[in-house]
Amino acid sequence: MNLESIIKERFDRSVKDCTNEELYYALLEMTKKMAKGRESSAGKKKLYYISAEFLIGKLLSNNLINLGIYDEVKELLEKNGKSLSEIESVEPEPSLGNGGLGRLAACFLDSIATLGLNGDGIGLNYHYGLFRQVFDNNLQRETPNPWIEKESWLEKTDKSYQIPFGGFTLNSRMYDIDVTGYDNRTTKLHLFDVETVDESIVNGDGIHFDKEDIAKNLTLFLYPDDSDEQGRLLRIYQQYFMVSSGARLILEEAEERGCNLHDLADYAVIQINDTHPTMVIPELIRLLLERGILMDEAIEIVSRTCAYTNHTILAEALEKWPVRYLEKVVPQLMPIIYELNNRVRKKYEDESVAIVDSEKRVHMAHIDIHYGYSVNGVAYLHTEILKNSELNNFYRIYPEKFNNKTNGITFRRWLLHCNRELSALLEELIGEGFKKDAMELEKLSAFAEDEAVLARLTEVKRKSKSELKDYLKKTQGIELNENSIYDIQIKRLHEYKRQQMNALYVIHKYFEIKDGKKPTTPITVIFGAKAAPAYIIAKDIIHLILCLQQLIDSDPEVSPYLKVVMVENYNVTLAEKLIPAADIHEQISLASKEASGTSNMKFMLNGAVALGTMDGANVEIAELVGDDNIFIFGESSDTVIEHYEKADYVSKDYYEADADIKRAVDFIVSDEMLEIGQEENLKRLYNELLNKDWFMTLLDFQSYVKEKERALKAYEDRSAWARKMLVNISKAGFFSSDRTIAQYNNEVWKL
Ligand code: 26V
Repeated sequence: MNLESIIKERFDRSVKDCTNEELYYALLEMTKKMAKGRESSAGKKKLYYISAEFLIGKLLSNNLINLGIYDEVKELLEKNGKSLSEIESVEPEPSLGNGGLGRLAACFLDSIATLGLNGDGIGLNYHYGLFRQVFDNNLQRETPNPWIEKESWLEKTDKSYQIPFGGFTLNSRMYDIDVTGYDNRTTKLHLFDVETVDESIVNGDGIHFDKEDIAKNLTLFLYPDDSDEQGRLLRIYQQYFMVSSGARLILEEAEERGCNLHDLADYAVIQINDTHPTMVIPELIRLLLERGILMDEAIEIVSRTCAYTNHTILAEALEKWPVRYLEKVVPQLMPIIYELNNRVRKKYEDESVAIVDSEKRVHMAHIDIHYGYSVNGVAYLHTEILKNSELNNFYRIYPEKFNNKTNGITFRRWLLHCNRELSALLEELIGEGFKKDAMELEKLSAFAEDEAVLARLTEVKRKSKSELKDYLKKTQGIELNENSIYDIQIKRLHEYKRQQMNALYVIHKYFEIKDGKKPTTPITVIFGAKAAPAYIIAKDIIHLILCLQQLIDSDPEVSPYLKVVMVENYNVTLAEKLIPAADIHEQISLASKEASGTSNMKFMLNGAVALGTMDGANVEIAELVGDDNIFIFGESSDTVIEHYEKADYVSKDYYEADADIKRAVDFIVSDEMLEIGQEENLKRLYNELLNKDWFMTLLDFQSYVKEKERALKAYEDRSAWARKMLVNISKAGFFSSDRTIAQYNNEVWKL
């Protein structure tokens, strides 16, 4: 490490005389240099993880940990009166993802590097990311989130390609970010960018811009508002730009390693992360045809190279593009897509497995399933639902393609980096082994009856809670009571995740307190969530929560016992502060709807106890920790699926039959609330819950309240609670993304 010499050279100064900005740029330069020369390029076959999202978070600390120099750097800085955490706050956080899917891709790159596998990521270089969330008048407003500075983790490469669209071509340029693995190799995240992008076309401080000026807007934002046709077309331009650039890179690199393209599958495997990169299949076929390979063989080659991961069963998230959109944006792909469709239709009469349906829509997932060699779900239950209901018609054709890969998280970021106190305690108790082999966390179970250890765990949690309090006070002006229970729900805002049910609980508790039934320990309910800009009801739910926050804060009768907080601009950095501080984490999706969830794994690893439904990976967590160490409620996925099949769920019946529910729902449009909030938003949400409630909030409300009360009561026995924390931590090893990636490699990629 030569931080001092870099500083001398750059600024002609010593460490103690540098500003935090200067130190950040010096550390950036140093870590970038150290990451070089560790590239893992061993082996003939290479993996390409292609994804529209990579939610990487800040990289500095994580890289220092992975390069093994964190303590050394921290000490040097402290000796000179500097603080690494203050330096870190200089680093901008890229928001190159919506949520779990993008964060999963980032965890996977860390594990690919850590396991020394030969694999890179391919994505897009969005200049303004998703968006920055601002609260104004208790409503969400979106502004750009610029993150690319003159110096950043990005490095311009000399690779560029001409990407053809209907009527014009664009020049794509590849930028790289080195992704360090823990004590091992480095892999690359390739982010393609359009050279003509123009940030100045974004108007005012919002996220509005000319959606038709593709040369200037292509890589401005992730998922531009797709509520209108221009937005949807732009999304297709983005997707094709990504996959065409990626496909060219993949072919070029394979040929450099001696591939003759007939044997591409021996040189490359492409993991398609959800359907956003699906056009890579027809595009690769097209490029192979251009290189003289015949159709039958081109299809065969590509089918042996591509594998698909499904991340959702929500119909609205399964992409189906109208033929006329694709005709306009990528006319060169249409003959191939028609050919793929004809082959399917010739072989299978079943209309439900066709690629182009009778309404002239192209089902992207169907391309992946017919013309990829592997289809995986992301948790046991999710894969079972794919096989037995959602994709059953495909499962019956290709049973051998279907497999499960339960998601995982990188323990470097979600334990070693975000919770140094807990890591240190674990290391003292069970040694360092867990850092490389997560299953060694099991050794912790030997201390389950050791009161001294339980007390220390509680003390670590107390410190994290106090740190979160300080952080939120400093950054958002929020005042927390560190002696309260921290009950946290952080994830994208979506009706199926049921933040609205948690909000209804808050109202329920508010009434109880008003009625004189005060909780033994005060409760703080913390939310963090961004809503898609065009998702009206999701924004109404944010409005409800922010109004409740204001109402309760200004009520001296209730506020000593109950607090609601919605943190602004929830992102990876905030997650790293919130997760270590949680006592209870909410995983309350409607059973069958959350494919996996990954925050559930992060919370568990940091000693929080789940309150959740039998959905996604909660099912596997419950099995590992046992009934005493998790709080489960709600209808099963089978029952829920049956309700949908029979269309027999009527929310109003629940509202009318239950006084508690009625009181809570009515409160949304009460005089108190209307005084604070907007009538339009609150009424719309009230009507939605009463007349539709597609994700069955009211169905599970009573069992949710009951189980939450049980959890709150259990918290009162602090030693028994600490034992629950300990069991959760000790069983978290299974959810290391190193395990997930090893399974992908052994069963799908075979690098
Ligand atoms: C995305 C969007 C974006 C715009 C608003 C509507 C909407 C609805 C659904 C989706 C889901 C896209 C796929 C996705 O992100 N799936 C998540 O993948 C995670 C990693 O596998 C998994 O843990 C989550 O359960 C799953 O929701």
